[in-house]
Amino acid sequence: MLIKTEICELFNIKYPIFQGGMAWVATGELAAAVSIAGGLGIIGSGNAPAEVVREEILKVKEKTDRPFGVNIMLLSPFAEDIIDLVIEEEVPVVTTGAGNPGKYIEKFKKNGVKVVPVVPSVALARRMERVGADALIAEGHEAGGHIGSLTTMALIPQIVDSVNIPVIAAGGIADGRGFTAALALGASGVQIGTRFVCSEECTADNNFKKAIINAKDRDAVITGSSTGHPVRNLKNQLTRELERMEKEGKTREKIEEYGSGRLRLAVREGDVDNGSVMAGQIAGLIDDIKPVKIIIHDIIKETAEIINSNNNLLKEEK
Ligand code: TUI
Repeated sequence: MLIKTEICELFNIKYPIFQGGMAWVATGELAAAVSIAGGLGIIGSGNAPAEVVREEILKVKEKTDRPFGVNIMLLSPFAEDIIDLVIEEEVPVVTTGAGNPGKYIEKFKKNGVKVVPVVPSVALARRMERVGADALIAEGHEAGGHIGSLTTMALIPQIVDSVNIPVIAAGGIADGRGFTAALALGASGVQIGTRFVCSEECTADNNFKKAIINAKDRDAVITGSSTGHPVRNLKNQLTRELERMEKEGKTREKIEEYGSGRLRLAVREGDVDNGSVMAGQIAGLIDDIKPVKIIIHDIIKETAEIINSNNNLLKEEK
C-alpha cells in the first residue's frame, strides 16, 4: 500500500515519513535504516563537532544512495561548522531545531540543500516560508526533547492555514492513528522520533529503549522550564533533582550545568536513572522493539485501513 503526498516527490521518498533527528540517538545506522525503508532518515547532530557528524554521514552513504538528512541543533556551539559540513558532503536535506535558521537559509539554497525548519508557532512558520524554507516541521508539545508550548492538535491546522509550503506534523505520533490524524489536520507527512528509538537498528543503549517501553502515559515530564529551554524526558532521579532545583529557585546557570552531558549518559552509557531519557508523551503507547522496516510498514498499513474504513462510513441519505 502507498500513501503519497507532495513531500514524497519534493524529497524523493517513498513514504511521507521523516525520522526525528534526535541528538545521540539518531546515528547513521538508524538514519540509513529509515531511508532504506522508504522514509527520510535524519542524523541528529546535537552538540557534536563536525568531524563526528561526518562519520555518521559517511555511514549512511556507505549503506544507501537514498536521500537522507542532517538535523542541526541551533543551540550547538558547532552549528556553523555543521552547516559547512552538510554543504561539503552534499547532504540533500537539512532540518533545524531549537532556534531560527533564517540567516542560513540562503546559503543552503544556493548550495542545493533543502531546508526544513522545525517551528513551534505560526509566526516562525510564516517567517520561514518568507525566507525560502522548502517545507516545515510543526512540532507539538507532546514531542520529546526541546519543546514548544502548543499541542500538535492545535498547532498543525493553524500552521497549515498560514503557509503555502508543505507541513510535516511532529509530536505524539507513533502509529497509523496518529499518522491519519496528522493528515486530517492538513499535514503532508509526519516526523516520528520516540517510536524509532525502539527499533532494532537504533544504537541507543538497551536501557534507554526499555525505559520507553516501561513508560506509562504521564511519565514524560518537562524539566528546565525556568531556563527558557524546556525539555521533555522520562521521569527519573534526574528529573526529580532538576524539579527540586527549579523549586528552590536555583540559577539558570546552575540548572544547565547540572543537566549538561545527561543525554549522552542515558543514551550511550545506559544510565537511565541519572541521565536524560528524552522521549515524547506517546512513549506510553510503545511496547516493543521492531525493525525500522516493520515500524514503517505497520504505520502505513494501519493508515490505509483507517482511511478505507472511514470511507465505508459514508452512506447516501435515503
Ligand atoms: O530541537 C528539538 N528537540 C531537541 S533539541 C535537543 S538538544 C537540547 N538539549 C538541551 C537543551 C536544549 C536542547 C533535544 N531535543 N526539536 C525541535 C524544536 N525546535 N522544538 C522547538 C523548537 C524551536 C523553538 C524555538 C524552534 C524555533 C524556536 O525559535 C525561537 C526563535 O528564535 O524564534
